[in-house]
Amino acid sequence: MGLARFLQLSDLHLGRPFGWLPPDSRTERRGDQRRALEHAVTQAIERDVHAILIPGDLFDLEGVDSDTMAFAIGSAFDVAGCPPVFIAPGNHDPYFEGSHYWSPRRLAARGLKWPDHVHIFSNATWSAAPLPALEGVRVWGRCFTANVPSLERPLEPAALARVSAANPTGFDVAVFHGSREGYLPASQKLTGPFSDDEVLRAPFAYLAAGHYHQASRIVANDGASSGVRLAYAGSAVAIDTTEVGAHGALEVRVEYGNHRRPFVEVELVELDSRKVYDVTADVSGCTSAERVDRRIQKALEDAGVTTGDIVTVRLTGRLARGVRYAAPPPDLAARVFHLRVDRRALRPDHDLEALAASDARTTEEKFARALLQERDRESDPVQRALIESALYYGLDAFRLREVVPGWEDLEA
Ligand SMILES: [Mn+2]
Repeated sequence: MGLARFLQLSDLHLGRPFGWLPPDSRTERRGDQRRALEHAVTQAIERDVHAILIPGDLFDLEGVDSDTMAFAIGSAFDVAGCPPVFIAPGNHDPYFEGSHYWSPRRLAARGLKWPDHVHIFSNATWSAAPLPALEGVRVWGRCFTANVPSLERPLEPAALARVSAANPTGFDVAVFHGSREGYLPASQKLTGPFSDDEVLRAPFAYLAAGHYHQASRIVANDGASSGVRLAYAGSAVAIDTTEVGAHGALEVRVEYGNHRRPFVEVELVELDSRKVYDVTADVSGCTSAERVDRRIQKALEDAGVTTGDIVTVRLTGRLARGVRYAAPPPDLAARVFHLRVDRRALRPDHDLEALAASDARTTEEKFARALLQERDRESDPVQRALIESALYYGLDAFRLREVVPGWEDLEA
């Protein structure tokens, strides 16, 4: 039996502007991206993988700065012991003759050249590259040639007609960028679509896919292999505040040989030193901004947030009358790398005493008085709470012209 190992990473988006961060933090986050790629190469060497597979979006955009280019092309993979690297450009970094970072001609004009052990798939149709260290193993790839959504189906039979039968002593791996149908995240574009069925029928023992930023996989036990048939590693570092959880690369292990069906497993290799969190803090009953700060602080502690992390705190509940909350103070914000407080779900408290004492001239006042009287006649606390919640919904409707459910858990 042979054991082939790969390190798969994608969607690093080098050169990302990170406009949602303050200027100093943008530079730091771009530094994180570079360190993640350096760490990936170190991990590839330490784990003794046979190849690094990059299924697209290594770069964020065509016009990356010269520092980023010099880093990616001139130094990231130019490390002693770095295994062969196979890159299949994606929709963010398509391959075309005028490309600043893929075109050998343009690179030569700048005195740059990808190292010889970096293979870039420069064709929109499937082509294969051998993996000299592993007899009978081939890496197949295809690239995007423009940054426009493509409806070409990379795994349809006509597209796969170019893929010749795998060597029975080895297996074939695919590296490509595309969208698994039925799983498109709201924030991403459908491009290079494929179905699960097309994956299962494809002749590849394993498909390294890029484009989706959360890791996911397809497992299958018949056809070209058993175990994991396709996986997205997800973005190597989180790109925005929606990309919660761990981010990194995948180590892919393929057991093969003796004319047996290859068996594939994958394991996450974390590369992002920061984590993105999205937490909620209920600030009902807070009578001062300092108390709101304390609720935020507690929400951070409960979630296990650490100083390097990127956090969105969503305030919910009703902010007591007279309390203004604009933003967290600098010392609270400084507890993490980036703290964003979202106040959109906050609702104001209503002055029930003033409404009870009013002369009930407006419809709103009449409505409030009627419900307050009903509440005061009620002795059952559960019924009283229900009436009060109806009152709050009604007042929200009068004042905000919208109603956000938030009192249903009163009985709990
Ligand atoms: Mn993409």
